[in-house]
Amino acid sequence: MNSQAAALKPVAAVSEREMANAIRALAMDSVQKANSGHPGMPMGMADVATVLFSRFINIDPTMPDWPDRDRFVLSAGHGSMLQYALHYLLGYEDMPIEELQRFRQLGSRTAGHPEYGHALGIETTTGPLGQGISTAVGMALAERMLAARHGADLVDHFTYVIAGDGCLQEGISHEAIDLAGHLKLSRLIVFWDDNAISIDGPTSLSTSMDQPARFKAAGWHVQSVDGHDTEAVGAAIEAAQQSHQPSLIACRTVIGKGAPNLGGSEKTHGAPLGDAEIAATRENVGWAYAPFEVPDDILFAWREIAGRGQAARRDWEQRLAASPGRQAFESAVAGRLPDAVFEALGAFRKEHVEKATKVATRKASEMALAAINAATDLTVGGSADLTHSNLTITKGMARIAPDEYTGRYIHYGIREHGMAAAMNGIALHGGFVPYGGTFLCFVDYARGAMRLSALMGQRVIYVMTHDSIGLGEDGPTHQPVEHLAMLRATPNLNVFRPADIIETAECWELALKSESRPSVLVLSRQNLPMLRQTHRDENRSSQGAYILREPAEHRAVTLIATGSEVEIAVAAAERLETEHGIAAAVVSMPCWELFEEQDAGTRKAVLGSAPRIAVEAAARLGWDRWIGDTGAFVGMAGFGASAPAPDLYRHFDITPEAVAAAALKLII
Ligand SMILES: Cc1ncc(C[n+]2csc(CCOP(=O)(O)OP(=O)(O)O)c2C)c(N)n1
Ligand SMILES: [Mg+2]
Repeated sequence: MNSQAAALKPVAAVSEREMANAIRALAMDSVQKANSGHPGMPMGMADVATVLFSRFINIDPTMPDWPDRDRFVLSAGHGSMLQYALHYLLGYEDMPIEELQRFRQLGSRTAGHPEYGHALGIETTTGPLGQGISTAVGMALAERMLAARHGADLVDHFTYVIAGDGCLQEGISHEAIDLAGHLKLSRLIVFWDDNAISIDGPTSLSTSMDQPARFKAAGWHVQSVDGHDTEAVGAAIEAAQQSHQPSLIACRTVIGKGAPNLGGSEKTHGAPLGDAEIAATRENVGWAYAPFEVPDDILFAWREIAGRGQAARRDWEQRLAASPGRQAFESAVAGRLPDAVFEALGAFRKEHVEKATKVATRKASEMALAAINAATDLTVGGSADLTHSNLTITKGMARIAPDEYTGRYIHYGIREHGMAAAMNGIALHGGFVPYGGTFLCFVDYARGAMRLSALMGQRVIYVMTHDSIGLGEDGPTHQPVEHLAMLRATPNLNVFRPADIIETAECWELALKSESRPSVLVLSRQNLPMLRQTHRDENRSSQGAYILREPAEHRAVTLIATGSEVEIAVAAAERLETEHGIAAAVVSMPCWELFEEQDAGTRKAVLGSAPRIAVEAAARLGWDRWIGDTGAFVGMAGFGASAPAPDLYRHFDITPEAVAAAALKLII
């Protein structure tokens, strides 16, 4: 705790109203100083947050990552000053008053929106509306699953969310609410900041939704309260904690509450109140203190709350120390995968080089997963209703069901975006390594949450099958073209497109070991031959690209390909050699990002100095990085079509003949 706290003494009984006014003042003063930010939401929800923190929440600022803490998610991330004010008031050591004074400035912990990893106690990044509530569903699910495995003595906490009108209007909220209601995630409690205002004005401009009815229909426990009536809010939280369903507490509030002229108006949403209105607000709520000044008695009242959480944490530590399951719990929470996983994958690779197993890479992924899932129970699988296409379930994986959380397979339903956000929440919560599948084309639907996996550096593994025109008859609506470019453009995301069963196992290994980066496994529907000559212990995919075929003579051309097109490149190289006497090397490049991280010498040794041709059944965008000014590209120039896959490859001219012709044109 902040050293200042020890010196604080209670002067007189402090009311929750005064504690809430401290939030209001810090929010309006910080926004004013930054000349940017959102005072309305923190001022409107100050009373609700005060009741939640002063009476209920169990967190310990001196140990912010204590595993059994309650989780708090500010889904309405624009109200970040609510979170920062709370952290200062509670005494997080990395949130002194100076951080509030540096709100929204370069290098401060007080970024425009709460950023996971920037300050202690921020459980997830929010700001893109709807993400927080949907991530929280994953946290609440992980809590139930971890409790089912390790018992209520070690895992028994709530996930509290503050969501605004915007969060509930976003489509992702529908997916998340439906999933949470179905799974009866009773430890999830959402406060809706029901202020009927968003940026453009009253929400009646764009919605007539009966939100309580919507939540009820999805299986939630629903209450509506006056969000400024602290007793009503407290009673509602108590009732929500008792419910066997997830809970919505609709809190009717006034945006910018306390501001005498602007309160209730969209003008308080995202702009400083201005000096005159701030002075009037101070007068109105009876806050006679200077900017950034919180009197000792009020600060003391806030810091006492932290003492309650600290005591709860100490009790929990004693239970953990006495628990026979301690070691298992600690290694699960640390996300430590046993060596057996990687030994199994090594043996798997050896076996399938010897057998020259020819399968689709989605099938290879299923086979690798069987080995992985048998060696650890940390992995938790799922699919957005494409389990038997994505091949994400393996033998013995029981399903997660309402009130039945011992399993490890999640039927996410047809909710790609909700699935991705829930996986973020599961990974952030800790205790599991989530993976989930859909068709590659539908990463578009999951994109908002996938971007946050990357921004937050979470080990979430996306199993994206049906990765090109190679899926055939379903046609262009299902055939990804531009998706690889979009994924590769995303920072801190590894995009793996393995060429055969061996690379698939290697890429799974790399994804599991990427503890601070999400991975996308891009997998084929169609069968692909095993391309390795011999087994090596080394994981060749780990450097991102490697020479699969080196001609005996000096290279005249280098063919670079990924996934299903590596087979085509190999056939083209053979054709060039036998029919034209041209020495062609083939580079398999399952992961651009890892190759980019190699030193220049390694990259040069792989790519060579001969002209290069890239082969990928996708958009060209980005490939010029690897083929240079003198290179050529064989791939897709537009959308695909509906036909059997071999016909499509011929139709779009992605064939050994086309690659060989491009090579001849380049070098002769
Ligand atoms: C996905 C997404 N779309 C748009 C925005 C921009 N935006 C930020 S806050 C906001 C309005 C939110 O309204 P509400 O949740 O009611 O917040 P309040 O005005 O009550 O604070 C919008 C459109 C965003 N942050 N995220
Ligand atoms: Mg609103």
